[in-house]
Amino acid sequence: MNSPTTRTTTRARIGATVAAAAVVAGGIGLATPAVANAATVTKTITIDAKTAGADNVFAQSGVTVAAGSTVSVTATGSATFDPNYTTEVAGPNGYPEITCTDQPQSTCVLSGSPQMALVGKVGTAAPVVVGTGPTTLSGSGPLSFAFNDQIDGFANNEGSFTVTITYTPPCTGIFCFGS
Ligand SMILES: [Ca+2]
Repeated sequence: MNSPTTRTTTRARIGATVAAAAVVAGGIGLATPAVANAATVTKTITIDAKTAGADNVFAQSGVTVAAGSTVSVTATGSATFDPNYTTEVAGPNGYPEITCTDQPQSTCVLSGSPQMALVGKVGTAAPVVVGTGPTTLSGSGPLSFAFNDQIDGFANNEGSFTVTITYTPPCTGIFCFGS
């Protein structure tokens, strides 16, 4: 093997540029100038209980988690997996007393966890319950979310969760001008 190449990148004094890029990319969150080099971004998305997780296809957040970094997720809102089954709705923690159980004709998004819970995953990793959070997720890859129901049973779902993601973008692409 050849000797590894050591490369040093200077990132000093680009904090203002990073913050400005973060505002554009996130769309919301940093309404005022951030402290230099504090490139944390807050992004809020809506997870529709009728679609997010149907056929086991998670809803993409638009946030990609870089290896070695983490994201913090909180959620609010209410939804139901079957308005004819119960008039009650669940928050992002789902119904603790109703465990999503695989059926012969349809498996759960996350079997063995509360029905109607907000679940999330990073890349191709196994999904986990996110709930109301704050929940810290790590890994590598796109961050995506789903409503926990049998994957063939989403048509009768109602409601949505508002999911807020706080993260520090990796220093690549538009976040690292001049680096
Ligand atoms: Ca359903």
